[in-house]
Amino acid sequence: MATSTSEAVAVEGREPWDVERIREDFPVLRQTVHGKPLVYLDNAATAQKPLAVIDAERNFYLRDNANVHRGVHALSERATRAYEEVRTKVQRLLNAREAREIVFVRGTTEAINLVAATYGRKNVQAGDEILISAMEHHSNIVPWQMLCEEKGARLRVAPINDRGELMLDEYEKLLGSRVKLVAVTHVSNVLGTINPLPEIVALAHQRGIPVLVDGAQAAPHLKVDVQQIDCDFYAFSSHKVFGPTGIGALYGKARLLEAMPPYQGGGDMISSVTFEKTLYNVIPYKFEAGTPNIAATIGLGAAIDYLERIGLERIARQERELLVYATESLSRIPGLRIIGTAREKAAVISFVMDGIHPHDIGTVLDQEGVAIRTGHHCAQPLMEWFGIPATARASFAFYNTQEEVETLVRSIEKVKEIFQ
Ligand code: C6P
Repeated sequence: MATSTSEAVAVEGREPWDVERIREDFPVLRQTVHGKPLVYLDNAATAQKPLAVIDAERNFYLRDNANVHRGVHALSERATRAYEEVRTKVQRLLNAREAREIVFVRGTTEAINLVAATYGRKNVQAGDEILISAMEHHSNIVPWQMLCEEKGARLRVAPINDRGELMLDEYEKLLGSRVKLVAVTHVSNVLGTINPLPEIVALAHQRGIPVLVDGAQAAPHLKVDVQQIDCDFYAFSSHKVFGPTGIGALYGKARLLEAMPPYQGGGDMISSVTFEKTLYNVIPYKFEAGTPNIAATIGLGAAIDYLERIGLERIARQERELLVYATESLSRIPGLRIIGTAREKAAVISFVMDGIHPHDIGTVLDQEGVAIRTGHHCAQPLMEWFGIPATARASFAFYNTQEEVETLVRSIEKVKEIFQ
């Protein structure tokens, strides 16, 4: 096998933290935008990819490209082995009990839709309730709304406080006998809030209610342990964990996945087909109809290897330092208000500024080479909750630096000079 160019520069978990060395693994960061060095602070939307990921996809197409689970020839066997190895890597990443509890999907959105369309359709009836929280992304609202509409069920919303923390006592009050499923985010993409999942899950399980966790914003920042959380489903997207787009995973407890009807019909999800009757494949294949995104899956595997080489605990520590530094620096800017001040936060900072629309902030920052996201961040009900139309959002990754935080602050000062 050819050695990927990136393996030579990847940082091992034991070495001292060297952000400049890490940045060498991300060629996209080495560029200027509008004549200024790029400061990429839109990691919650999608993260940049290390060479290890880019090379893994390229090498797959250069050497191994074939369909999986279908051929007896060498390339197909190689492709199948590589593809299934990634399932084991995802199992390890999430600390799932078994590899068959990992279903490959297009991303978090598809994972949640899969559970709504299979578990939901089977188990939710008229008059039942699904409990979500006020800080959910549209991907963890709309599939449940669609299910409720179809079944005559009701969507309930657990409230949050002014800091953007889930109010556990109110959440508990909503866990009535009609609730058939709790769907909650691990980390809010707008507020950065890290939800207390073990408590949330324990309260639901005491009443026999399963819990789905939207892990889209947690997987890039935290060491996730689905056995410790004891959630029933956990969803994440590869492109937010430094892997390719178009792939992600759904973790589901084996006994739940086994009892669920299939999602889509087609190739690979069957064990036998006649015109009279189809017998379905075992899990997880029952949920993986059609040729999957094989190359992207291989890329996801390389991203997981890369993250594990650096160490997710170390990543969380570095990002925590960046978050504290950025929060302190932004808090000193008069007229700027941070939206989301939970005690437990990941490295995401949303803010608004007196008299300045977030889109204007984003446009001026772009001219300074600083990429942030502005808008409702696919969380319109949350914007309404805070009584604001939009926020500006800086979201960090382990390759961001304190100097970049300083550039962000200087650029915001420029916004003020222009608009105030
Ligand atoms: N949030 C953001 O800029 P997909 O698109 O399926 O990979 O992920 C959807 C999703 C689900 N849940 C949460 C908490 C998310 O943050 C996201 C994606 C991006 O905040 C794009 S809208």
